[in-house]
Amino acid sequence: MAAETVQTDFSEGVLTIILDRSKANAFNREMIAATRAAFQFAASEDRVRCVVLTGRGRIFSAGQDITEVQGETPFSFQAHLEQTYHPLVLEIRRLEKPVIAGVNGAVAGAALGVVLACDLRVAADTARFTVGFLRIGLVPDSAVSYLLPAIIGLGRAAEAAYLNQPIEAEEALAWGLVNRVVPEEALAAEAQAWGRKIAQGPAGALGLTKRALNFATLPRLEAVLDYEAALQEIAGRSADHQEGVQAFLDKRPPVFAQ
Ligand code: T3D
Repeated sequence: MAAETVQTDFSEGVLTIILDRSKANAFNREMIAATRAAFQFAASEDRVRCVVLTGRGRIFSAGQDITEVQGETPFSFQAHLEQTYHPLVLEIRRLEKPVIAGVNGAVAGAALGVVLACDLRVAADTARFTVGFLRIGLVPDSAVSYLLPAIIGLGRAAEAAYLNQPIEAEEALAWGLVNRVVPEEALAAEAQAWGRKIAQGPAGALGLTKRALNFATLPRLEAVLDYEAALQEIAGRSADHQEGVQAFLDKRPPVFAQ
């Protein structure tokens, strides 16, 4: 039997979704499906008034499990994104209940898109945010190219993407990427305290507020997801992507040809 990759806990109106996969909480299809199922439960269950999404261990999530899709032929990046991260990101944004990311450590790649899709971010002081894609010859997907500049500004987003420099917790706070930074050991309690406070608010008005924020600030979300996926189909077929993945697996810096 496959090990569970996501755990949930419900208390005082707060559904906590915990990413828990031995390999850096990296997403494979099973973990994406399990995360989506948890968000679908949150949408369908009136007792859930707020969601906390966090990770087990020292890494929130390393994004796509790089080893999962290697060697799959034929493989379409576009189709894969449409079946996995697009619905997950859209379900988080369309859920008319606040979602708090409790960022317990490193976050990279598609997982960054998932964290950015959350409404609020509470981070441990050990958290760091890495765009990640260019290191393996890919382009930002999972709405990172939309949400990151929307939150921290175009210049900072471009720097984080092009240089693949991690944004450390305190910098993330200064840039508005996270709402709070707390000591690592206080993260779970802080995220729960926020969740309980929000859960006591007027659920209907909170939901309508999220709808208004989506309408006001993210009107092109679906279109950007589609555009990113089309670009990923191009980048994913490149020799630079093959080299980036091989270099990651070999634990050496990549040498790009293009
Ligand atoms: O359709 C499509 O598939 C396209 C969609 C793409 C979506 C994406 O998410 S692409 C981007 C994928 N993610 C990355 O490129 C991030 C790669 N990882 C990292 O940058 C770093 O690992 C972290 C910043 C996340 C954490 O760094 P650190 O130093 O704390 O940990 P580490 O030593 O690098 O990683 C710990 C282990 O996890 C290590 O394995 P080992 O040596 O202990 O056996 C490492 O290989 C493994 N790991 C980390 N990231 C991934 C991974 N294994 C598989 N997939 C990963 N993404």
